[in-house]
Amino acid sequence: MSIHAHLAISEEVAAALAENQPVVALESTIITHGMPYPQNLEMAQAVEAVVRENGAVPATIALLGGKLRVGLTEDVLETLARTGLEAAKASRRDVAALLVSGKTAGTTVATTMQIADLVGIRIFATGGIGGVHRGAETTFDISADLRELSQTPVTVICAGAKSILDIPKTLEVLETNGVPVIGYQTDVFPAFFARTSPYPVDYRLETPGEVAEIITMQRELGMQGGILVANPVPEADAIDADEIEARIGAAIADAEAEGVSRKDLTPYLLNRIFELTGGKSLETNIALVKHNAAIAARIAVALVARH
Ligand code: PSU
Ligand code: MN
Repeated sequence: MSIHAHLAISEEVAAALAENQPVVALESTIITHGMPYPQNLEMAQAVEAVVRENGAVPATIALLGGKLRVGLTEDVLETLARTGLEAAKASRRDVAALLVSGKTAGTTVATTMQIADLVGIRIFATGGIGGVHRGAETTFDISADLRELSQTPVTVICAGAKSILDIPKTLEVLETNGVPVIGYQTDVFPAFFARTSPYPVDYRLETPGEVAEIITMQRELGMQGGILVANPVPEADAIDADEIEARIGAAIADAEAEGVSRKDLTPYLLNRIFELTGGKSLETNIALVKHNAAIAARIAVALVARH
């Protein structure tokens, strides 16, 4: 059986791809594991609308009923959002087993890139990528997202790495893996909830057309890897860098005091940061995903215009 037997592409996305119309891939772990219901559903719907407003077709990706789904109906999106943490989280290594079991799963950045590439989608918007965890020198906890970026030719638009990660270590591993890190209208790598960090990006670009030009060049050179575009959260929605760093530090201290670790750590920390910021972190998270979706759609439009 070929790969096509395992894919279920919506008619709208299939038609857009066949006609070389701009398409933006969207991940679903952010829906199942990143936010509570019903905000996760509202976010997913709003992000799809933003992609459309900016001239592209949204393709939210997830695993359902033993298929790799690309482009979800409203019903399926709702089911996924309601399933929440009961769904599996599909990183690269989980895909085959989850298809065999038929289990519902949100796809991480790594898996969404992999599936996007399979169907020919080259632009993907998310909130934050996975990366190197704080304390990785003892835990070895480094997301498969970083390796995927080195081997799969999809451009990922994010607002930085997940807030609880170690930014300089994440940037070092991206360099090791040969992944270009582009600052979209910024000289420094954004820190997810905050617009700035002390760490510079490799290249600063100002327009979707400039990003499309780099994507085209990397492809013409036959390079197999992806590109990371870091797009700071809009000023009006940002949290002050020092303030959020203090809150994250407090959340980590609480997790240690309560003995929370491994798989349970990220959901615990995100919820604790939500509490410590009086709910502001969730609003900021939603705003930054929408902003990334808008820029991703414009890059997809610019990329199509080059061909
Ligand atoms: N950033 C967030 N919330 C999330 C994620 C990232 O603020 O839910 C998800 C993304 O899907 C990312 C994944 O790909 O977490 C990384 O998980 P891991 O570190 O287990 O690879
Ligand atoms: Mn991990």
